[in-house]
Amino acid sequence: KFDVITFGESMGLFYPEGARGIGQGGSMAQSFGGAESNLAIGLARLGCSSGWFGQLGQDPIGTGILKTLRGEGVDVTAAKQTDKAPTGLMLRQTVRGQSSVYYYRAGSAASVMTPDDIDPEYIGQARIVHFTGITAALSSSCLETIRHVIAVCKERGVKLSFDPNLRLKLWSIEQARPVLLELAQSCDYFLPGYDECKLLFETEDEREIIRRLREFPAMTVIKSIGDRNVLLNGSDTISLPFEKVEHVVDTVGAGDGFCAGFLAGIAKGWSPEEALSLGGLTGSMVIQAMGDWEALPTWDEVEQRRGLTAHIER
Ligand code: KDG
Repeated sequence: KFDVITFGESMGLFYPEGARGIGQGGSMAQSFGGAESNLAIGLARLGCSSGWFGQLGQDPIGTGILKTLRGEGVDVTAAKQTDKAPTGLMLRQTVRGQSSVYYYRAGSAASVMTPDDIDPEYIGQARIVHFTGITAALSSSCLETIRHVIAVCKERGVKLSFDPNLRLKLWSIEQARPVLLELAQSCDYFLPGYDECKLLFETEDEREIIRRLREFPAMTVIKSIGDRNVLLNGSDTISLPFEKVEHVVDTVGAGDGFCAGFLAGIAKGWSPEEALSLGGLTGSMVIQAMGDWEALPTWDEVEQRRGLTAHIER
């Protein structure tokens, strides 16, 4: 059994070294990213058993991603490499504190994934399957793949977790809204950010957003309403302030870090409040260093911090 299995697109990531922007000469550093593989790494570091699958190119970037995931303790036995399409790439720059991403992923190996690539036996080994709206945006066959995974999970009693991860560089809000709302109906844990909720429900009114979210069957966490994370569970509301971070270095990956902590708490059988608290802590630790997943904390690091953080009980 795996605590969490997740699937999606992981891509090579290149960013200028030093304070330069892209296209201004100098050298680029290489890493990789992908919301779902970030989450899988986060969970493994927290001592949970996690699996990631997806399709990568039969190329050095794809092979490097798999090696790193293996090294982090993520199960990748269901991941595939193909010579029919390349691993997607992204470039990122941070200029005056503002980070921008440029995708080179149209036609990537991940985007040609189909429901036939799904192994129901593998999925059936998960307690929770986590997916994101990024995969839904990649292609119609990727969206079909998500719908198929949802059906397999329902059949096999596997819980579903969903982060809409709205990426407006991949699709417009008009394209995304009906799809993301449909997928949110099927999940047990719905993990949107507050800014995404405003776009999904076309309102800035917090009470209206909360009212709409309560119509979903899921336990829902709204990440980042002002300085808090808010959990809606039936008619219960739990609201916890953020961990204070003195020096924010790079906010990319904070949402994935939150989801990793939250799902780790759920997988450990903690109460929703404790899981929310752990998510808040792990999300806050990710933004204190560079990289999409590099700064995800290990369980030892969490324990050290929890010693300093009064409101986490366990
Ligand atoms: O959540 C962080 C991600 O944005 C990043 O790792 C890359 O999956 C990614 C994407 O599609 O932007």
